[in-house]
Amino acid sequence: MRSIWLRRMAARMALVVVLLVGVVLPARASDPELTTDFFVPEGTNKSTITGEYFTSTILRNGTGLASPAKYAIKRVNSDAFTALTGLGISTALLEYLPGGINTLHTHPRGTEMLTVVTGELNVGLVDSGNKLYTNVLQKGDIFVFPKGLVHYQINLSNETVYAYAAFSSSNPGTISLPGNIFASGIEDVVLETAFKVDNSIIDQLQAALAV
Ligand SMILES: *[C@@H]1O[C@H](CO)[C@@H](O)[C@H](O)[C@H]1NC(C)=O
Ligand SMILES: *[C@@H]1O[C@H](CO)[C@@H](O)[C@H](O)[C@H]1NC(C)=O
Ligand SMILES: *[C@@H]1O[C@H](CO)[C@@H](O)[C@H](O)[C@H]1NC(C)=O
Ligand SMILES: CC(=O)N[C@H]1CO[C@H](CO)[C@@H](O)[C@@H]1O
Repeated sequence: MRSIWLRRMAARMALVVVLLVGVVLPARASDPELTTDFFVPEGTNKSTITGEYFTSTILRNGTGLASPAKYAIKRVNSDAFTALTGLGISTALLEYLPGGINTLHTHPRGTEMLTVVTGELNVGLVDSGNKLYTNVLQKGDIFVFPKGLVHYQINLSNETVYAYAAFSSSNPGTISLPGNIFASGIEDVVLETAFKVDNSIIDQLQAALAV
């Protein structure tokens, strides 16, 4: 009896570990080293490049936050701004109305440094030992989310908050935890075992996150 119980426990632990490794630990990818002054897209004649190439106007219109959303992000990474390719840097503008939340996620390829421009913002991050670190940031404060660690931000104030993120990658990537787990088609039995709940709860979470 005991050995069956132990084997079940071991199987359960193994699944949890597999899930956590897949979700929480970062991929160790970083931007490739450039061996030229800057990246030139294939098929582009370098002598036709002007100052426009090194300029992004993406943030002129803000984040594009549209009701009823209370949170929006506009990313300026190498997908949107080619000149960043290989430079190990990118940015984003974030806007949070009162109650706006940037929910649980991680950036597999970059550390994030968040600077609050207006308002007051609650932030949190969790390390690989499941320790939670939180703070309340004021205008001008800077918070760093180390590469790969799960984090979130929430505006618990009654004012709109704007913040800029800087990333140590030209394309840090974003893994949304709820979607990664419940909208990816992972076998129900794996989720039931990992979360120690029955199938109806898993179904509910999958339905809520279905796109
Ligand atoms: C690149 O552009 C320059 C200036 O327009 C032109 O003189 C040159 O021939 C072009 N090179 C190629 C490989 O097309
Ligand atoms: C900003 O918005 C205006 C009006 O919707 C649009 O014409 C313009 O292309 C946008 N600019 C950028 C840089 O997205
Ligand atoms: C937010 O709350 C503070 C203190 O309760 C109040 O003084 C301020 O007017 C409020 N601001 C807005 C935009 O409602
Ligand atoms: C003023 C306001 O909208 N406050 C909200 C801040 O965020 C919390 C959590 O979402 C809401 O409960 C408050 O109503």
